[in-house]
Amino acid sequence: MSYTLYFGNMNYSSWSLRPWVLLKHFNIPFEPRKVEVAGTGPNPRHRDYSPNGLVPCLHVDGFPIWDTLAIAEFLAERHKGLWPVDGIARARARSVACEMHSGFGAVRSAMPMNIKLRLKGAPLADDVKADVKRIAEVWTDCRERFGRGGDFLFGEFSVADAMFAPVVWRFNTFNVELPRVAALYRDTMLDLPAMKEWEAGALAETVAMLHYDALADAWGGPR
Ligand SMILES: N[C@@H](CCC(=O)N[C@@H](CS)C(=O)NCC(=O)O)C(=O)O
Repeated sequence: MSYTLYFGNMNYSSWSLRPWVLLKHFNIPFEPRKVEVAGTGPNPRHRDYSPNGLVPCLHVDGFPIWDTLAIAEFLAERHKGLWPVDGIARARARSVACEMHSGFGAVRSAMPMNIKLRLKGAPLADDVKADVKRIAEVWTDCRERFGRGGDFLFGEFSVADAMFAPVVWRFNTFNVELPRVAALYRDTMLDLPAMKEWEAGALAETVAMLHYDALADAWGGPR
């Protein structure tokens, strides 16, 4: 079976990072196809390779699978170790992965992924603060309850970690203060070789999306 992953700009495309980091971490070979995103909703430009006009989209022998969670589930059916082995841990991993996939809108819109920027940070609006608090609670609870076998949410790296990977970059860019266990987890993720490889790709990009970069001033400028 041959895999081709269509994904967006590495500095900005948060959804694209998730399946990319999963494929890289688990050493699953794939052909990378980077495409330019506009930072909007469904985009006619992507329709030739992605039926819903969004990336990421994984082609399996030419057959398209779109949406991050569908891609992750497909890969988990064919490759070992992508979800925790224990059924209860796996159920919780799915809950938090789905919570990430369908939630945290305030963090997403206030703090778009922008890997190149390292900002001083600013006081958070109440809805953003509530999202950050819940994310820290999820990370802390997973680490304390299920994380004994390693440094990730469920011990070994899993789909759940891949789902939170862009949030890690957001907290890094916007200098978000986290409680101890959550901060250690963020640092573990920042050290992951697949995250470093994505970061290097982002730093090498020259395309600038000005509406995202312009947020820097409101967040205290570079630190
Ligand atoms: N729910 C989708 C969301 C995908 C999505 O919103 N992708 C954005 C890029 S991060 C996109 O392709 N937007 C079109 C564009 O900006 O050109 C998923 O889980 O994959």
